[in-house]
Amino acid sequence: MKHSVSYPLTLSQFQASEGFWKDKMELVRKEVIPYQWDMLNDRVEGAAPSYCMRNYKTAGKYIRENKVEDSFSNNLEGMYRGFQVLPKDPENLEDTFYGFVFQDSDFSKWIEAVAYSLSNHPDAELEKIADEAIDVVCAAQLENGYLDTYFIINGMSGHFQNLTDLHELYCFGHLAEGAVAYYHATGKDKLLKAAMRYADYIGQCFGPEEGKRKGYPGHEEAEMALVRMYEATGDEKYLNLSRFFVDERGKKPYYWDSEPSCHGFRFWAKRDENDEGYQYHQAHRPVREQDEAVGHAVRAMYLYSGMADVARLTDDETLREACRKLWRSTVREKMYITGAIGSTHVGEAFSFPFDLPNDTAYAETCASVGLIFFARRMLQMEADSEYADIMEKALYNTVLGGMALDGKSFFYVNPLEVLPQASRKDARKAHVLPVRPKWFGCACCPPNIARLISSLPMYAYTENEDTLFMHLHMAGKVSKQVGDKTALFQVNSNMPWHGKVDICYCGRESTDMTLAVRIPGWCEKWQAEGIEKFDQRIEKGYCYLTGTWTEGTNISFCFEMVPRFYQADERVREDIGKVALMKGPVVYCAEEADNGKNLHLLQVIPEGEIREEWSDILGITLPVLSIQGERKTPASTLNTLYTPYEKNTYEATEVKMIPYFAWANRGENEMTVWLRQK
Ligand code: FUB
Ligand code: ZN
Repeated sequence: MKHSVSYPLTLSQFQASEGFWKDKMELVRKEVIPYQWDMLNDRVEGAAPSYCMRNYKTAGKYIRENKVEDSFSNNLEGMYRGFQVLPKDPENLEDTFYGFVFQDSDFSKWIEAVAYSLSNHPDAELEKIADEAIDVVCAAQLENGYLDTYFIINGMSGHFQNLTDLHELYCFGHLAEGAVAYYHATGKDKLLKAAMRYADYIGQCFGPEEGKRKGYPGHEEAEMALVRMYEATGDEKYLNLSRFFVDERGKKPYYWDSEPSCHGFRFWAKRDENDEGYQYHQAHRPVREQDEAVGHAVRAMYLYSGMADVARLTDDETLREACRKLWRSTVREKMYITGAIGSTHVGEAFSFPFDLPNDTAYAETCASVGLIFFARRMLQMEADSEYADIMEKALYNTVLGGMALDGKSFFYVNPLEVLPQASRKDARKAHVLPVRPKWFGCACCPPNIARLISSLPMYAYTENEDTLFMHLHMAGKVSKQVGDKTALFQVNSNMPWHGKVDICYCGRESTDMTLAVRIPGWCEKWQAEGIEKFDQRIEKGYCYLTGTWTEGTNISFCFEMVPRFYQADERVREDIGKVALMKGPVVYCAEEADNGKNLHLLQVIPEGEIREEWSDILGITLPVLSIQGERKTPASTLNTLYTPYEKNTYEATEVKMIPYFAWANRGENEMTVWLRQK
């Protein structure tokens, strides 16, 4: 039996209303996208250059001048630092490839964000810039469809020889996602055709047919992208190729072992000595036999998202069950309260269950973006609010925290506790930055935030034939086709600060349909008004309202949203005896800017009163929570490392907590999410 599935809205079905998310989407449109375009063209002083558009231009030139070599020239000697190809003399750039092997993906994620932004807000000038950029990218494509500047510039004999490490299929995936989005936004198919030609070339090289290679991506992404291509074009060969990549992964003998220069991060994040295969790449065993989230966290999320897509489209129960297990492993054993995942910087990877250190957390922004991709795809297969709860948590905390309030600097790593001195002086914490840099040599995260936020309606709502699912209560006007009628809802909400959601049916035509509204997991009490005339059913965290919707029908939900303390499972060693504060989906943190130095001396009284007031951080007004606490007073014997025990004394203090996503917007300072509990 086919499962009942739902699909994301297209962006033309949603128009954001004033409020929290519209502000963020506008920030991405006005600040982040232009800023990133400057970055891609190396025009931001003081920021690590991207070289991205430069590489495309160089590759295009190689093609025009017939300079593309067959043999891999590897003229990179002496310039390879930390996997990044850097110019010998930055003042005097040669016509060669610079940056990470996956530098092309910076453009692809940017164009994807541009596409969503154009759908939300047409902008002829931006579209012109994007069209010109697409011309540059397409000019770098080889006759046979191949399009990856690293090999076009360095020599083609190396291409597809090291799928494990060299990211070609990852870059292809991002290109395809950007191309599909741009096609949907503008109707222009130049980039889509280029991506299709590239996909066709990949399909000639890899596949189940005899004579084709049995490889699969070292960094997953193509799986999801091929599904999007299939959904955009209806051409099954793309779905088949995606399924092939999913099915082939982890089969023994490992395809990658046949690759001459395969490195493969075999020893990173290995689980035990009997099982060291390719866990870092989630290829240690066939995907249907995997039940624990392991290895590089972004790779894992992209794979699981692709698996969920394939499971949905092919109605594959074993694959669906594997997705469920991997989901549970991720969110029930390996996720921070902020929706961050991948707790070790060694391999940017998952650690063992419940190993969630706060001050050495890696918690890459992209991993939480990927978790949101995975959650939405699980939701599409089964409307269970657990998926939406996590989607919301990752979004409001780690993903938003990945970007400064002004959209001009970004975090890659998202710790839950920071001591600036430790970041500078302790090599184990060197990856934990106390302030957001303007950009990164490896700039995967900022454009991922941009593409996610500008396409947020596609996560906030999904639909099937007769049901509109409201997952994130995002304020705006939502339309839905029901047979030959158009349903139209105006949703007013002030999430994440208030739990009241007003929904007005404002379509001229009456429609018979179901509205399924998520009851958030953080909400203990809720009530609804105006729903009497509908058939009502609560299932897996959704309130289904079925009936005839007529113009002027007003309903409202009131989800109680009170600040609440949380504790972690006792297996999380670092959080024992500590509490974290949340209001609705928003995690709070204490910063030195409000509470002085030495946050570790604070303890809080969870039963105490909580005061809420609105306060400005970098010109943005946010609800700040003040909780009752105490600060340890100095011991009587000072300047002695250890002294005989004496009863600790504390003085009462108020601890001011701000939304975690707003931390590090007031310069370098200490921060902590978890506080000791009195
Ligand atoms: O390898 C490509 C991207 O760079 C990954 O997704 C990130 O984790 C970063 O390593
Ligand atoms: Zn990233």
